[in-house]
Amino acid sequence: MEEVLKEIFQSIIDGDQKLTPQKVQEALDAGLEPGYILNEGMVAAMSEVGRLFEEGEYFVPEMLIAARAMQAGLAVLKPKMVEANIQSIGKVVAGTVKGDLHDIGKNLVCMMLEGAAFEIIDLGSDVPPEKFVEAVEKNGANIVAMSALLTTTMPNMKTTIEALKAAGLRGKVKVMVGGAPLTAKYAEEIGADGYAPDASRAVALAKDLVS
Ligand code: B1M
Repeated sequence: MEEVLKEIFQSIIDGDQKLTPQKVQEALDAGLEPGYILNEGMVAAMSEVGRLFEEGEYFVPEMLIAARAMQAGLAVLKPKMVEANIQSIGKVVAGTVKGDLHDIGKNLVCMMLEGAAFEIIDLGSDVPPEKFVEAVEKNGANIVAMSALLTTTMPNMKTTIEALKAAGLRGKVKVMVGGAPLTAKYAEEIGADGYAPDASRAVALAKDLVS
């Protein structure tokens, strides 16, 4: 692996918010592909942070500063991954469900969807069902994209789908879901229209849903 990728990996593990964006820029300047930098350097580092947390070596504060370093690096990658001035192929209301603060995966999905010419209304994290409903109504969205990283917050996806139904919107909007603990089977059980395991497959799914 390239030295600079190892440095990116380590700077995220260390939660170094200054070094991570510098090293990501250095990798781009060296001609490395954004997707390669993202997967091999950055996403791999977050998996390692998860492992350290599981093993009791890292606690919530370490996870949080690692996440901040990751976000700082993503800000450098974003312009390379998102092409500007493309005509919108659909409107997506996106958010991490109620009770869940994990937003890195959701941000990546939004970034990739934006790069694929979707218009994104990003509601952030810890989004209650009524906010999804309100945003779909207000923006005339084609897709609701929900993320969950905790087994305890996954059921809030179902609650949101039920709220969309109760508001009479379910026939007008497609629902896609994703996040590490999810499966295609779970997505089907809660009545979603599709599940994607990662950001690039989320783009393929969203295109399918609007076609
Ligand atoms: Co949390 N956390 N965390 N955490 N955290 C996990 C998720 C955990 C697996 C760690 C572990 O134990 N190994 C575990 C969950 C266990 C479970 O329920 N199964 C966990 C826990 C327990 C917790 C707390 C409860 C800890 C505590 O307080 N005791 C707490 C909960 C807070 C809350 O949300 N209410 C907590 C807090 C946090 C931080 C705030 C410190 C921080 C998040 C900061 C932030 O996001 N701004 C954090 C972090 C960083 C993690 C880990 C280490 C990394 C998550 C991440 O960003 N991954 C994580 C361990 C891990 O995942 N290995 C962990 C990188 C990201 C690119 O991947 O989000 O999976 P991911 O997204 C992917 C795919 O899933 C998919 O595409 C993305 C890109 O490929 N995808 C979609 C995601 N959304 C999608 C939507 C789609 C389609 C695809 O369509 C709509």
